[in-house]
Amino acid sequence: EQQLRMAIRPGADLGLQLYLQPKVDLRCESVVGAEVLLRWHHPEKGMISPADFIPLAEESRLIIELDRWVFQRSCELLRDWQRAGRPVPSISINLSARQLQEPDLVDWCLDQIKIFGLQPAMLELEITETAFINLSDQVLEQLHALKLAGFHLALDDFGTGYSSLTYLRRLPLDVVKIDRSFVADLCQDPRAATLLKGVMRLLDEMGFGVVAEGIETADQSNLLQRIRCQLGQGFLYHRPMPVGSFVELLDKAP
Ligand code: G
Ligand code: G
Ligand code: MN
Ligand code: NA
Repeated sequence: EQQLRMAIRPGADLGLQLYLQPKVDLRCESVVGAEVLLRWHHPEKGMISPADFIPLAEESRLIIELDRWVFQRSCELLRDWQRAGRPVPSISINLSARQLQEPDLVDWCLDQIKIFGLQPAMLELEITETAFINLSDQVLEQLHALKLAGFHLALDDFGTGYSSLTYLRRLPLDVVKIDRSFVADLCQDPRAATLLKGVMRLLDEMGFGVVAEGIETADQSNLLQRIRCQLGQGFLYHRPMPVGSFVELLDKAP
């Protein structure tokens, strides 16, 4: 924890790095955006997965600082791309639930957007379903304020929380990300396929964008397309990659 704190100090270069996982249009495989995923190349321990250090950070306010560090580094990226005259793809950032309990969250985000000369709509904020176990008025208010400010909101890991349908009804969402456990079962389990087909129709009628996560096989992708899911992420297309590789990928595109 102490080392993580050091790593996000201004000017520190202690191995924390943004990776980007491209989000693609399943029909033509073109890159339409990316999700920012944190990586930590620890000086002695090697690569540490966020699955290991995010839960540690979530035990204290460190997660607030860590997510804000990611937010700022992501803004920096967008600003650099914008300055270089590149078309700027939409970027998604994971926000921990604790962040939604910070009274200054919306003002802080808007300040950063202003400092970096960006528009809120360039960023999509992903909030995991499991974060909403107690959906307080304060959290709802924050989400509405973020949405009103122009940020796009995505519900992450859809289908794994305690009250998925309630979230769809009450949260001001733009995008729903189908959890990869549904995608994993799609081709083996007819009930998973039927379920997802119905869910897709529901999400479509409610006007949400949908992104399928964890697509690993062409069969999964084909089935997803048949049930009208158009966007996805997964190892079949691209693994999370360093920023330089992502830029190369964009440059290679026709
Ligand atoms: O990239 P990977 O699959 O290893 O990520 C593991 C978990 O860590 C995922 O649930 C992902 O959402 C989470 N995660 C990755 N980067 C960040 C981040 O910057 N902030 C937060 N809050 N979670 C992240
Ligand atoms: O919780 P969240 O959806 O933000 O986490 C994304 C995580 O999923 C990251 O850790 C990323 O590395 C991982 N991931 C991305 N694509 C795939 C995939 O196709 N298969 C698997 N198993 N994991 C994936
Ligand atoms: Mn995510
Ligand atoms: Na997810």
